[in-house]
Amino acid sequence: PATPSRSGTGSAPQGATVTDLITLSGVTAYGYHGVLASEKAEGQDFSVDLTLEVDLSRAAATDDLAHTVNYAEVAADAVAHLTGPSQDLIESVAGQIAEAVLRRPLVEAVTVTLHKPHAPVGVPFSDVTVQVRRERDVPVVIALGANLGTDPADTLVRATEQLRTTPGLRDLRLSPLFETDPVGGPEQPSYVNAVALARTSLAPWRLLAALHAIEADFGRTREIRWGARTLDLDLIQVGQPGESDEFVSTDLELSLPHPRAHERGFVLAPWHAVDDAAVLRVDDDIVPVAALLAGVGTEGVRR
Ligand code: PH2
Ligand code: MG
Ligand code: MG
Repeated sequence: PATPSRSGTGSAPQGATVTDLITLSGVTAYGYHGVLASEKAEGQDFSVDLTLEVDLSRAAATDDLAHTVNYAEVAADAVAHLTGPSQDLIESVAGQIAEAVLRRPLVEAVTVTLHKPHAPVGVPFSDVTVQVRRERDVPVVIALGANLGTDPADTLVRATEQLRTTPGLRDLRLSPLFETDPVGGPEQPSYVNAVALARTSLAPWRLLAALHAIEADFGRTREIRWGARTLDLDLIQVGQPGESDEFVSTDLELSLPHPRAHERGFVLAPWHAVDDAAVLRVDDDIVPVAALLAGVGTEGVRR
């Protein structure tokens, strides 16, 4: 029953590079970047073109600005750096703009072209540009669980192989497998649980869709809450708590950090086993997973 098959999920290809783009060109502002003292004193015009790689399918389907990237905000990011502290190099300014735009969570990659048409080149010329492309690269924590099928441990191992080959996920590390007593729900078999750490260029919604596609491949249907399942892949945390890449969301379908992870031994124990320095946001606090685990204890969680 848990044979993976790529067919029948009915979903769009998961994890592939997005082909949807937002482009914004000719954002112009006066700035003071340059190596020469005269450039820093007098300033000149700079302009920037931006291409954002963003999955636009939800925005197109819902007509909701919250599901895309507001290009006015991106323009403001660019102007802030064009008019900001003087840099010697336009490479630096382009890099700063790219970093700022990537902090917007739906952006998977950005290409920034920075123009300096009045640069002191010394010969007639029409424009000089630098172009940088930067990809989102954030740490993610994924919890795995299974308690149905002939061999739930094998299900987790095979699901992990699918995670490893998901485009946009890299550096995957899997915790040891734990056998855990079921928490909540109806009477059901014991679980096998693990936690995977990885880095991703995928926006949180696309990562969630990729996890759902793998669950579906293992015959998972979305059924009773907290009931038995062939495979459960839960997003626990995206980004590093307290850092600019941290993603916090109270969306009902994508609540991050996972609202119950801090009280679940079957998440905390494998997470701590694969990363003993891990931290988790619990409301306004950033708490070591080790401390949370000490609080809940390891009863019902066997390595
Ligand atoms: N998942 C649940 C509900 N209860 N209990 C254990 N031990 N392990 C799980 O992964 C688990 C659970 C809902 O996802
Ligand atoms: Mg779950
Ligand atoms: Mg789940």
